[in-house]
Amino acid sequence: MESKKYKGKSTEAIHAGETFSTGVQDQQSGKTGIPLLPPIFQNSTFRFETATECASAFIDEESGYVYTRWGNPTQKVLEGKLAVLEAGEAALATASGMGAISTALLTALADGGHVVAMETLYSATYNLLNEEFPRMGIETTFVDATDPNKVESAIRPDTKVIYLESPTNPLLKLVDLAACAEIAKAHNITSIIDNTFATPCSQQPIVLGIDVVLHSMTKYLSGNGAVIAGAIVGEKEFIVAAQKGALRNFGAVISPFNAWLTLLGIPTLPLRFGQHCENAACIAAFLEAHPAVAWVRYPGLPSHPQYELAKRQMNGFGGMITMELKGGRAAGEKLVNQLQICALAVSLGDVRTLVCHPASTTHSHIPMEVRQQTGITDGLVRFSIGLEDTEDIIADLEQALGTLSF
Ligand code: LCS
Repeated sequence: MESKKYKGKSTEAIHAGETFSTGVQDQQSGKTGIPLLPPIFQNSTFRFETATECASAFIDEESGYVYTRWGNPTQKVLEGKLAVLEAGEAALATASGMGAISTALLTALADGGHVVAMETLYSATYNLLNEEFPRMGIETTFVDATDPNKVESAIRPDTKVIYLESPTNPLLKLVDLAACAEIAKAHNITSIIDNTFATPCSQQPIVLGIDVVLHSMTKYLSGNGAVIAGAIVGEKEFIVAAQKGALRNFGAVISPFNAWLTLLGIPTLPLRFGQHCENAACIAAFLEAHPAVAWVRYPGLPSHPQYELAKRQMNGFGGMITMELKGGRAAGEKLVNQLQICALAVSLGDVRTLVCHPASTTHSHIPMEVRQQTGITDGLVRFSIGLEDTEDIIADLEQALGTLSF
């Protein structure tokens, strides 16, 4: 890992991993230059001067780039930055958040085995563990990981992975990361967490003892709503195994253009995240006081059941808010139809405020009994609070909530 050079997250987000300071030379004109912004290498393959050079790149991959599915300088800059931001030894950028999740799990489960996972997860992750992996003989036990004892009790002799999200999508439940990391270490199991909602600005799970951190960089890290991208951060040995194995062979490789667009987003992450947190705290307090709202979940509200853990574990409570309307599904549908500034859209972490109805969209593939058991009710509405002025977001919410009867 690049040694810890900077005191603050913003300097890190701007400067870490940017390795093109030696510059480039145009062989035609002989001119040299040092690009301030990391350049984009939008090429699929690399040419060699001699057969010997080409052959040696196959023997020793560190000696040169060969083919973009194996690695590309634009990807490498991004990966260097990600490793520093998450305090990991190394990182891998992937084609999507799901690309990161599947690549990391396929690496940790290369010899098969059993997974203990949080019961409420992003729906595609749940589907991967519940539908795809069983076909390969990999079973998962889903537990309420807000209680670390339940995680430990579900461990079997063949358990290879503890898989977590914190805060979870969409219920914003928290997991005590240090406690779960300790359990994983005691049983020699790989602990993996999807840190998409918190971002490295709020929590660095590796510092708390977690082995592998995943991101959907589609969200806060890129922040621009322009890319689908993912990341894996962990020990070098794990990252190299993932890169040479599941990533290369299953092929969830990030394109240089998406890596570059993500590189454009990351420098403003700390600034954006701070404002997302500030705006969300203000909107959460507004919603909690509104008579049409049954309850609000936001880790920064004292009413959150794990508020004490949130204060201890998170440095900023994020931009996601979940609430239940008194009028149930009909009220939820009416609300999203009435909103004008808040866009009805899946995804999150965008500069724009997004609103969605998990039961009919992101979590619709999860069986109804599982949704009800785990609290994803029909009246649940999820907000990804953006960076608009809070007066405008509140005015939009006020007019839309005002149309509801309760
Ligand atoms: N992890 C979390 C926590 C997510 O919320 C998502 C996507 C993913 C992983 C997958 O990332 P992707 O492959 O899309 O980059 N979450 C979405 C959501 O809540 N609405 O639409 C997508």
